[in-house]
Parts: sequence; C-alpha cells; structure tokens
Amino acid sequence: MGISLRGMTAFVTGASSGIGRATAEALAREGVRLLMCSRDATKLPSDDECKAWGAEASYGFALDVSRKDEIDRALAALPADWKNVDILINNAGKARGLAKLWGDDPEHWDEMIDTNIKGMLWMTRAFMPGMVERGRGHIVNIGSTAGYWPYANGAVYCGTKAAEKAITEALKLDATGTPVRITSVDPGMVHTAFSEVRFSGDKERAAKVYEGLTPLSAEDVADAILYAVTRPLHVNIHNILLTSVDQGNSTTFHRR
Ligand code: 8X3
Repeated sequence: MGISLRGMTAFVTGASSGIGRATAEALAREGVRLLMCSRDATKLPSDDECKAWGAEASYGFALDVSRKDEIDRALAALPADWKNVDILINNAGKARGLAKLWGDDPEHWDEMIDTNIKGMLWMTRAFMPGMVERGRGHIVNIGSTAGYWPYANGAVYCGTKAAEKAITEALKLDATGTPVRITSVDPGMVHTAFSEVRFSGDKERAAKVYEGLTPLSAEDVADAILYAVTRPLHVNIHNILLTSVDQGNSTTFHRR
C-alpha cells in the first residue's frame, strides 16, 4: 500500500505526449493538483480532462525547459498557489539524430544537452530549495538504458542520459539530511513519439525501431514513476531500470 498523493502538487514537464502525458494522467488519478508544461501548451491535457481523471485542480503553461530565460519568466508568472511543488517529474527530454559523432549535427547536440541536462538542472534549481525549506518533496528524473549502455551513433544522447544518472545520484547525496526524495526512472525502448522526433518526423524510419518486438508503453513507465512517488515517506527509491522482455540492454533485442 502506497501513500496518498491527494492534494499534493505534482509538476510534470513535457506533459503533452508520451511518458509525460501518461504520468500526468497517472498522478491525476491519485488526486494530485496537477501542474504541467510543454513547449506547446495547446497540446496539454485540458482542465476538464484532468478533473475527469481525478485531479483536484490543474494548471498548464507553455515552457521550453531548455530556455533558461523562458523558465525564469514562466515560473515568475505562476499563480501563487502553484508555486510550491511537492513532486517534480523532470520528464521533458529528447533524442535528435542517430549518426556518427563526427558527422552529427551540432545543433542536435545543443538541443539534447540543453533539454535533457540543463533543463533538468534548471527545474531542480527552481523547485528544490522550496522542498528543502518546507520539509517535503520528491524529484523524479527520467533517465534511460542509454545512460547505462551507450550505443553507436548515439554518443551525445547517451552522454546526456549518463549525465542524468550521475547528476541524480549526486543530487541524492546532496539531499541526504533533508526529507526530499530523489529518484531516477530509467526506461529502455518505449513506444512514443521519441523515434519520430529523433528522425525529424520520418515515420517509416521511426516505425522500424519497434518492428517485431513489444516495447514498453508510456503507461508502463508512468506506473514505475507512480510506484516511486507512492512509497512511504521514509523510503527513497534511487532508481528503477526497466525494459520490455524483448530488450536486454541498449543493443540486444529479440525481434520476431
Ligand atoms: C531510451 C531510448 O534510444 O536507448 O531512452 O532506445 S533508446
């Protein structure tokens, strides 16, 4: 039996699709006050949808977490009753391109580093002090199997997820002595728009990634996140590494 999240304020970044959206729904079903951001706020679940799931209240706003200037402006503009966050899910992240490092597009590097690493850092910097001060809070960062087992043509994406892993582990050490909980949820292949984004909208190439196997669903990952945040308050889940049964590591798959 887990703890009740009813009435807690949970903030999901990148909540318009994939793991973020599934997590927003899972948290809403637990009765949280749901704060959400996405680069395109029109794609976020509506207030009616969130309330139908069971959210006590919801508030969505536009934010690209890779943009420090935007973060400062957007967070300063949050209504007073949405400024204190109990659970922060640093989900916003992406892969761009799949190519040998020396032929890769450096603009993709910036996008991945600024979103996956710096976005996570800026959001943590924004909300962790309040958690420490109020004596409660939980930060869940989304890592990846790519952070454990780097693969060819993915040096920078894998690098951002290895950074996420190291940063989350070190953050847990920094948080020791406070009641704030720190978790990394690290999925392997998940069937979302991830590959379509990676391949700049090439649906055919994206579909091939999932061919012949059963990948994780966004809901599978949301379920792992929900497990971590609903443990009794003295329990800190450091990390959850999950793949589908058809995946062994970053490069070992069973395809039928
Ligand atoms: C998991 C993505 O590319 O390692 O974050 O399957 S990948």
